[in-house]
Amino acid sequence: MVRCFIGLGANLAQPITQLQQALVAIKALPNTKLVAASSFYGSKPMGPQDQPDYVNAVVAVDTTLTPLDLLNRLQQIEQQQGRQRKADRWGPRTLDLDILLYGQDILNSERLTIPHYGLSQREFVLYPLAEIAPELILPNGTVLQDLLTQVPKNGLCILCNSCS
Ligand code: ROI
Repeated sequence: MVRCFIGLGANLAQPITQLQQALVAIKALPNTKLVAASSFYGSKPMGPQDQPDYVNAVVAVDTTLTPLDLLNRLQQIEQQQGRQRKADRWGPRTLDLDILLYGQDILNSERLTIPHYGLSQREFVLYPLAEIAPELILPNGTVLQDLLTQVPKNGLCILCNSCS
């Protein structure tokens, strides 16, 4: 079993519902056990600002799927939930599922870069990740808590009933 962290993001078509459905789908993955899920966070769009705010979360799973098997499964879930792959890399999306970490593995292939290339800079990844894995150390030896001190929250907040 390998402990993996997956980032979830959505900013179209009822993003909270998108993330809830994605959680159900991830729970149902074969050879995989969901071990933790962060709160849902509201975040400002990174990239073009003329798109809705995002909802982001991070989950931890233990899996015996290979990184590529896991990627294929996650892309299947994205597709099931209406994701259209567009040329516009930075545009809005109904659901984005990113493998952030796969154990302590470092992988650089055409389809997969692990750790995820944006992990160390993105507040909407780092804070939810720290909520479920506060002691985490990245494969390159970086201490997660040290990154938090360098990356401001930029308006990131845990979604609650009073902010919908
Ligand atoms: N911005 C935020 N806040 N959250 C995301 O999940 C997200 N995903 C993206 C881009 C367009 C980079 N911006 C994002 O793919």
